[in-house]
Amino acid sequence: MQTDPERRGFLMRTAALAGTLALGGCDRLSETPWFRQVLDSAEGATSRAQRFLLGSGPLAREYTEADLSPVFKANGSVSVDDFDYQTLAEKGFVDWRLQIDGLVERPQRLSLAELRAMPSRTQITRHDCVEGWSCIGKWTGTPLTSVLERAGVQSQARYVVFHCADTLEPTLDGTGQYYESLGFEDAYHPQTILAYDMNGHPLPIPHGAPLRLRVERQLGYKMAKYIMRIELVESFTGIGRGRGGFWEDRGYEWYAGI
Ligand SMILES: Nc1nc2c(c(=O)[nH]1)N[C@H]1C(S)=C(S)[C@@H](COP(=O)(O)O)O[C@H]1N2
Ligand SMILES: [Mo]
Repeated sequence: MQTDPERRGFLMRTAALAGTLALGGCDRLSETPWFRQVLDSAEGATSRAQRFLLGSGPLAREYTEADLSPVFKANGSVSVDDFDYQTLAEKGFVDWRLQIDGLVERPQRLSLAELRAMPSRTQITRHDCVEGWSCIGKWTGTPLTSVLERAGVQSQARYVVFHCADTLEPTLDGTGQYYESLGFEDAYHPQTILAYDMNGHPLPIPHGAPLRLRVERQLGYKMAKYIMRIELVESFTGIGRGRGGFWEDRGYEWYAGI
């Protein structure tokens, strides 16, 4: 006999909800033994099951070429002072490597050519900044899922942290360097990409060359530009001022849903 589709739907929603809570920062619940067991049983706590359950949320609206903004505003850092970054930029980023480390099975150092050789996705989406402006742009990049799969996410990992090259606010302790973080619900979302092209051309420096994040269901400040390193962590308390991002450290919400 087949599983009653309604019951199956219920189970799937429960599992998806459980996964969301566990990965979305609901510490008490996810630490309850029976709850962990629910997560670890049935579908199995493999990253494949997690991806299936978490990476299936609604898509942000996509637009057409005719909708592209004639000028896409550049915001926040529009250049990078860091000497090493400038050296890389002078050579067209051929020596740049995306470092992927932390709670992964196989740390990676990927060149732009390697990222371009991986699966790619192109999307035309609207970027909304908290400051109250929006622009529509076309982005091409490697799905974050592909990069995470290549590195192999360890089961303790709960957040993906993006370390950027720019310092937006000079501070003595280095906490003015831009960084951001995502939970796996957004990390595995199909529209979450590491973009190397904008409007059909290599990403210009004001927009985050050579690589920037697009996470289309959240506000602009989540979309880290000038990405140098992706770190998988269990908690982001030890990073920056501990709230998961440069703007979060200064009072913005960690989940910046639109
Ligand atoms: N590294 C870095 N990423 C960043 C910022 C920044 O200052 N530095 N600003 C954020 C903000 S607030 C916005 S609105 C977008 C702006 O992206 P754009 O310059 O392509 O418009 O980048 C986000 N990512
Ligand atoms: Mo923004």
